[in-house]
Amino acid sequence: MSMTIAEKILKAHLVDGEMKQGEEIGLRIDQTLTQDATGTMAYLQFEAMGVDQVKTERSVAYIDHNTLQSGFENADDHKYIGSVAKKHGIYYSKAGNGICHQVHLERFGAPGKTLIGSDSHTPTGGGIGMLAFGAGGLDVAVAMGGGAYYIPMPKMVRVTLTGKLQPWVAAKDIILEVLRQMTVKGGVGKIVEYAGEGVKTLSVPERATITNMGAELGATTSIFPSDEVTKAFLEAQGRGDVYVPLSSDADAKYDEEYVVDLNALEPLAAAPHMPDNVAGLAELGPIKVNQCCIGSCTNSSYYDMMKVAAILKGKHIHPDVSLTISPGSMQVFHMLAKNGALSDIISAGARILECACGPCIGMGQSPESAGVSLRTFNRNFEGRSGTQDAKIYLVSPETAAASALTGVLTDPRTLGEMPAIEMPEHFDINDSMIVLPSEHPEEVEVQRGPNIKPFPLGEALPERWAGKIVLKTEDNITTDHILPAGSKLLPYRSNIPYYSNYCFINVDPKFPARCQEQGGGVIVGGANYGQGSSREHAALVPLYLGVRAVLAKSFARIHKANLVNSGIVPLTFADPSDYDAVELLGTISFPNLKSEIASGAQITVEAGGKVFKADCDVSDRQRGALLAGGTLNYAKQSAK
Ligand code: MIC
Ligand code: SF4
Repeated sequence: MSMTIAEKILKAHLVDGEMKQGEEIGLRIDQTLTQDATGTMAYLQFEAMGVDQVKTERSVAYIDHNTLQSGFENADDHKYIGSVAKKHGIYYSKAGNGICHQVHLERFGAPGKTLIGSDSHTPTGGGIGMLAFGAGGLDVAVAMGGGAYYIPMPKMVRVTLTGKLQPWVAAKDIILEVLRQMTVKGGVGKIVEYAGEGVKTLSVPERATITNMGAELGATTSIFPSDEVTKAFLEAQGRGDVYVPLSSDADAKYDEEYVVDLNALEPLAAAPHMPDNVAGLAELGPIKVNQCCIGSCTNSSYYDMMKVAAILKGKHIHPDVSLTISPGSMQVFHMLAKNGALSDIISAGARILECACGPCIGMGQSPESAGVSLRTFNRNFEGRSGTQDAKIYLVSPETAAASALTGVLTDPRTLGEMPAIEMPEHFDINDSMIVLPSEHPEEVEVQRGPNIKPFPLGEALPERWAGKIVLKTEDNITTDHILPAGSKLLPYRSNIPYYSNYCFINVDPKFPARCQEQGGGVIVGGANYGQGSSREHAALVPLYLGVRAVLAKSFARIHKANLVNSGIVPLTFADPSDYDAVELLGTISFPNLKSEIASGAQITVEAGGKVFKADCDVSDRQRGALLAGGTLNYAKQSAK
């Protein structure tokens, strides 16, 4: 049978189920990654499983999100993660070594392997031909323990890239064009594969920019073929031995097809406040810009930074603009320092930040009130920058650098001839900031500072449940809406009780208090509920507040899996018009919840003076988890 690239990797890793669309499949996972904002929870859950040493080929714990350390909290988290890593066979990438996805691509990623990471942008690894998924922390913990990772068998989408990018048009513009065509919901339940003659014209970092933002399509993952370009990249990283070629069969079948003509593509931007709100720069006009931020796991490679340095060389940024640059990794940073490009960047007036997520997750550099910020990042959700009324535009590094010089949104094609940037034949290899696991794990003591609090566990489902609707939301609620991040809150990722005071704070500040008054309840959501990040806190905190079910028009994949893992029932309206019948603080009950979940029947809902049906579209394994009050309870029960 002819297969797509993804199908070949799935088949080689299939340990459970059949590869039939929509049916749940279990996959063997070769590699895992965590970052610190989700890592503490993932490792607390891993510890609860009682596994001694990780069973994967490689597991890496990165510190890249919370690096401000304005109190003991972040430092405690780092210490905890570092000690767990040492004890359980996990590599530990220290703060300053770089952003997880960039470092993983450079130092660990390998074509044909499976990777899951407790971060939604883990599909960055697709740029090197990995089948890489974003997942909740518990799923990563299970994979570290040697368990399978479960997903519904996705549909296959092919995006054919024809032609070749024209000068000053970038990989970022390709993915923005795909987002324009497919929208932030268009990738849900699908794997996006890139093909066509344009593929070989793109370097690995450019491919990774594209697969990274597949997360914004809602896609299960995205992947490029593994070819001579992949091989050259791996060889330049001193890792040529992990190269394997990968391509789809000539007559592989795809469920959907898109085409992007690279010859005709122009520089684009995603306007506030959604990554699919894409327009050409000419259409947007010369908007006055206050801030430009270059970096993030989307655009912080050596290649990106060298382009920026060449644009800034010998020039000065506009007096009204603050330009920040965060190189993606210590490798990138060091190479810029060694070859003098850093000096071009600094003398132009840029502010150099640490090799970390930084402004992308609101850790500093919040724009001024109503400020306009051009960012090479992947998300421009309202308020994510830390300034509620800021306007964030997502652009390529070329567009950000050009605009930093002029002070207005500027088409980089006005800069004249494009500087030629070559990929290096050898990257600078220095893994000194990656700490290896201990050879004497029994001697390592796990360090738990006062910020590390236990995580909540769900309860077994009752037959009948009745309570109040504690929130009713619109469509496209992101996990940033559910639980904001940023410098004030990220330090509390390992402290659910404290974090719970901020649940939905920017949507409905009374939500936490209402949950306390009502003893929890049900959230009613619109379409694509829970899009965005993989943070399982967006399930664990509502669980802590007593939320029993979320009844929505539809869910984003990772969030839905996180809800099930925590024991919150994800329900969808069988008839979406019933959404209008229910209201905030209305009574809602599920008279036959347990038996209907157990039998796979539709769920009876009594609300808004009506009786109607909802679907609980989950696998048998997930039914078991819901009945038990979450995956950990279920695993314990099954082990008895
Ligand atoms: C993000 O970009 O929102 C994050 C922070 O990287 C998240 C993970 C998190 O919330 O910790 C993600 O994308 O999964
Ligand atoms: Fe970090 Fe931003 Fe990438 Fe999330 S999207 S991993 S916060 S750089």
